Amino acid sequence: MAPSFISPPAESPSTSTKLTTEQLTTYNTNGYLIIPSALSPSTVSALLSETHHMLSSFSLTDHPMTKFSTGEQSSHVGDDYFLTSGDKIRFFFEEDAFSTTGQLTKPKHRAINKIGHYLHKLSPPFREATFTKLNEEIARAVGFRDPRVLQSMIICKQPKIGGRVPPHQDSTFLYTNPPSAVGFWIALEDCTRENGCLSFAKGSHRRAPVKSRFVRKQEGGIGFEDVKGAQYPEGFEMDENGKEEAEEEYEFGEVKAGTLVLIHGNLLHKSEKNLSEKSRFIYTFHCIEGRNEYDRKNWLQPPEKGFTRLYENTS
Ligand SMILES: O=C(O)CCC(=O)C(=O)O
Repeated sequence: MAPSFISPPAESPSTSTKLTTEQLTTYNTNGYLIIPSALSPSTVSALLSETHHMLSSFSLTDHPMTKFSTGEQSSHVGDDYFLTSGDKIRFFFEEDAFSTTGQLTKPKHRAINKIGHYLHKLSPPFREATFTKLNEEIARAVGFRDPRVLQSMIICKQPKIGGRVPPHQDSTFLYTNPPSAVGFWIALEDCTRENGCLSFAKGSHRRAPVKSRFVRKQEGGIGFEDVKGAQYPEGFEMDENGKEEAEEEYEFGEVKAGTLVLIHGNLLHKSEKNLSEKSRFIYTFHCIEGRNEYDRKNWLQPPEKGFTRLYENTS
């Protein structure tokens, strides 16, 4: 049943701690939902300060100089530093932050593409921004029974070199059977066409099955393999008028700092390279349904205690 509207508490920056029926319909129809002012300016500022502190204080001395790659310029990132980052805070470089001879061409705080993947546990301000009443209510409203936060990241999209993210579905990278991933994506700075805002193939979550998944290969390394399990979430109503992926049209999602964007795991979305002078810092974490199968093939394996519950009182 769709949740009913609840008036916002006076101190809340968001219009409500619950999704309205209209917001839920928008999410179900489009596969994404933009919620302006979900975070207060002071929370955004605290998250940005923490990010700048991390960027200026991490050490290069023992860093393997791992670059984050989406597979367009070079093969997907899959070294040990990346594969064991699920319970750590690690720093991945922009591919274009290096000269042809492999030297860093930017100061380190301007060279990092992303920080991940355990901010939701290890960084107090990011932990606080993850385990909120609003996020709990959203997870309940979109149908989670036991939402588990399995990864979190800061994506920096650095000025001039911030890498493009090609069209993808999050459930390809965070596969459960049946698929269940949902992205909570939060702008820490204004995101515009110039600095590489997200764009979305509206409604594609209903016509784009999750056909492949990103796995640890038996022979070692990582790669894609065909999905053998379900390709849509449980009980999903598919759009009968399917489209080829290449025919999809993308709508820009320019948003202000403090905006939360909810992204369905089957939705095709992307972001372009940042050629502007302005960075585009965002924080994102993903939830999966803890009751669905999550197998050993997934590139991201759970910490010893399992993926973190978004809230404790599951029904
Ligand atoms: O922030 C971006 O540019 C891309 C993020 C994204 O696609 C994701 O988190 O799934």
